[in-house]
Amino acid sequence: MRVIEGGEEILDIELEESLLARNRELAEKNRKLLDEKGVTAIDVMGSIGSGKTTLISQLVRKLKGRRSIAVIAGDLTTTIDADRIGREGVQVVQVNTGKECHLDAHLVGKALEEMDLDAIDLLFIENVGNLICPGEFPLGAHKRLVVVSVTEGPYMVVKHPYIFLDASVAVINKIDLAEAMGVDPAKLEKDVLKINPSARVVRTNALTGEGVDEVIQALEI
Ligand SMILES: Nc1nc2c(ncn2[C@@H]2O[C@H](COP(=O)(O)OP(=O)(O)O)[C@@H](O)[C@H]2O)c(=O)[nH]1
Ligand SMILES: [Mg+2]
Repeated sequence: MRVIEGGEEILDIELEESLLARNRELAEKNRKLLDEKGVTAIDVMGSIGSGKTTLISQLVRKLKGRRSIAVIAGDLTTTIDADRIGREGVQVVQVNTGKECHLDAHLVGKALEEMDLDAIDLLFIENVGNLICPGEFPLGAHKRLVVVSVTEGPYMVVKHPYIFLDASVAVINKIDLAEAMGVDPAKLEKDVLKINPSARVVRTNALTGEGVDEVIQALEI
């Protein structure tokens, strides 16, 4: 079959490169601030509906007793996720990106200014639901967690390799629905490890909390 490869062709290469370089600078600035304040930050990425907010709520619930946690919730327009996580009793800042399909280091920097960083030691950043755009925009977080769910079908991982390259941990969520979906979580796990052999892969049911302790161990938080 004839395939047209568009990956290397960017219409305005200079503009794209300077944008990414500026983002990297700001990400380094965010990292420096987080390190100064002794805050570990986790960038949580994944498709719309993969279970990012549900997983973050579970992580907060399990860690609340021993860690001081805050959450940045990224979304295009609403505050639905921030409201959901806020019910867990932690500091939440909503960042609305408008039309952008990812958070960037500049927006996260602005959110950090709004937070009492002296009062926390762990920060979860829920990125905008997307498996492509957030990959190229580091935020200054120490670790990246990618959430995929079995309801996204059997080819989700192989079709979106780049997002897994920098991931410390990949979560395969909604394992309770694997059989109904006809998707084998072991195959998804194999696909992740083929792309990134150093990633830790954990299977979860974020609704019940199954596997969430393993996610905490894998993130070393
Ligand atoms: N059955 C099942 N549903 C889940 C699981 N995790 C999340 N959900 C549901 O999937 C939907 C999307 O979850 P949400 O956390 O909002 O996804 P997000 O868009 O990635 O933040 C919600 O209705 C959740 O209740 C799971 O492990 N199993
Ligand atoms: Mg969400």
